[in-house]
Amino acid sequence: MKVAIVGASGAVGQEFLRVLEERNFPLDELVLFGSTRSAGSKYKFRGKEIEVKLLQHNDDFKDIDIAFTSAGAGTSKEFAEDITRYGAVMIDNSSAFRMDKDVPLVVPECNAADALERPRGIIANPNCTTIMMVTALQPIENLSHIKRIHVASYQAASGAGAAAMAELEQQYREVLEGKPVTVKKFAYQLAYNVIPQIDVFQDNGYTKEEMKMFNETQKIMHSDVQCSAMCVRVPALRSHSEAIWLETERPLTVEEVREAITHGEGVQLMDDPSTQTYPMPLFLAGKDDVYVGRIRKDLANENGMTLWLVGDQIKKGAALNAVQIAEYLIKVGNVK
Ligand code: 11C
Repeated sequence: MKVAIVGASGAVGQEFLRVLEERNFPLDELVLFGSTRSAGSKYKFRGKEIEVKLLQHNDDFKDIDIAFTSAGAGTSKEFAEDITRYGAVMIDNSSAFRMDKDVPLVVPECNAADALERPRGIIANPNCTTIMMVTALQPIENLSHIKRIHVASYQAASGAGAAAMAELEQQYREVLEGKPVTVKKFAYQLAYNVIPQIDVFQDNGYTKEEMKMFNETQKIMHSDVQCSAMCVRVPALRSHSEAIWLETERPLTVEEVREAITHGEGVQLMDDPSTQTYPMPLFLAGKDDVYVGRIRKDLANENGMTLWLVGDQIKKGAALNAVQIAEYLIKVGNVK
C-alpha cells in the first residue's frame, strides 16, 4: 500500500503523519507532497525522514493507492485529475467537491458505505464542525429522526490553520508585553475576544461555514434535517465546541439520549453535573472521539434536547476522519 499526503506541512498534513503512525496504518510507503514553499522540508515518519516533493502536473501518483489531500480547495481542484488518473483514491479534506452529486461526503460513524460509490475516485471529508456534530447526533438519530437543529459553534484557531494558531499565541504575548497586536489570519484580534464570523458572508446573511453545516449535515445523514448554525471563532487553540438544540420526531428522555451516546461510535459521554464534569476544549486536544455533556431537555420545546460537545478539530475534525475512511476501504477490500 502506497499512500500520499498532499499539503504535508500544514496543520492537518502534520496531523496525518501523527495519526497514520499512531494507528499503525497498513502502508508500505508514504510520499509527501507540498507547494514550492514546503517542498524540500523533511518530516519523520516511523523513525525515517521523508522529504516533501513538489506537487506538479505529472505522473507522480501512478503507484499511489490512497492520497490524503489537504492543501486547500484550489489545489484539490487543480490536481484532482493528476491524483486520480491511475486509480488512486483521493480523500479530500477541502470543500472543493463536498456537495458534488458524484462525490460521497463521509463520516464513517454515519455513512461509511457511501465511500464505496465514487465515480470520480474522490471521497470528500466534511467540514470539521459538521463532522463533530453528526458523529454526536447519529446515535440520537437512531433513536428518533432529528427534524431540526440549532447550533452555536465555538471554533478554535486551529480551524484557520497552523499560522492562525501561532498568531493567537503571538497575540496573547503581544497584549501582555504591551506591544501592537499582529492581526493577519483573522478579521480582528482573537486574543481576549470572540469573532462571530467564520469564512465569508453569503447573500442570506449566513456565513459559508454556517451554510456548510446546513448542507453537509443533510448529505451525510441522508436527511431532510434543517440545521441553523451560528459559527463563532473563540480563542481556544485546537478543539472546537458546539452548543446544540435539537428537535426529534418523538420526545426523548435524557436517560435515552445518555444511553445512546454511551454506546455510540466515536462519541464519549462526559456528563455529570454533580462533579462539574463536562467536555472542555483545553483538556480534549489530541483525543480521537467527540465528547458530549450537559445533556438536558430543551425547556422551550417538548420534543427538544440540548447538549454540548467538544472534539479535536485537527484530529476527528480532519485527519482522523479521513484516515478512518481509508481504514474502512481497506477493511472491505475496496481501495484500487
Ligand atoms: C474553521 N471549520 O474552523 C473551519 C475550517 O471547510 O474544511 C475547515 C474549513 C473546511 O475555520
